[in-house]
Amino acid sequence: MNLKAIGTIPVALAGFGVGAQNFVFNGDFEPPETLDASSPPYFITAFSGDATSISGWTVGGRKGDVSVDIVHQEFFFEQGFPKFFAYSGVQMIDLAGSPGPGSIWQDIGTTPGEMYQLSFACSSNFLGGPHWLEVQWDGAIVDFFLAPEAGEWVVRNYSLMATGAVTRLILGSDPNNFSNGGPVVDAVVIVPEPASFAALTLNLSLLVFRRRK
Ligand SMILES: [Ca+2]
Repeated sequence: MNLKAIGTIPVALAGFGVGAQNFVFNGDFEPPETLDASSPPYFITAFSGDATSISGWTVGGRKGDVSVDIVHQEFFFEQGFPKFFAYSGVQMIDLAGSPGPGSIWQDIGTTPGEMYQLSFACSSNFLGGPHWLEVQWDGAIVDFFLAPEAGEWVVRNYSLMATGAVTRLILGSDPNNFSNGGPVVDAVVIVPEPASFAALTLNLSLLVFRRRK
């Protein structure tokens, strides 16, 4: 495995990336604007290999993936979950479409050896939830966790190293989730890790190294 640093950083550090350019295109999933809050359907299903329905993203980054759903929050109002808003804007992605399992991926332009901060908001479809969510970075699974249940959002943060000029990010449901409901994601952000934080990490590493001598 060519991944040098894997881990979740405390939420308190999430503010480090504020103001930096987001390397993720359409991390908010607001395009496409084909969903209309005034009338159904409030979600559309995008199947593996679809590289156009979700601007910037391709559906199905893993073997066995079937589909994801692009969901307008109005859908949940109709289903009796009036408190289940998108985390940002009005749309989000259900990573187990109709049906799952499913994933979305995007290739990010990166600098080898540089550290990046990945963050995204996650929740679950109310169908059979809460649901498991898988995160892949540069071909490796860096997290597999139970997302919050419907109506609750949590922001996950990761500090990750790039090994190539292009790094693939994949967000997916449990590969065994064949239902119509999965983990839901919104507000995906990747920013370069500030040099100050990288230096802090380096210093901590040196400290550990010295203690082991
Ligand atoms: Ca959104």
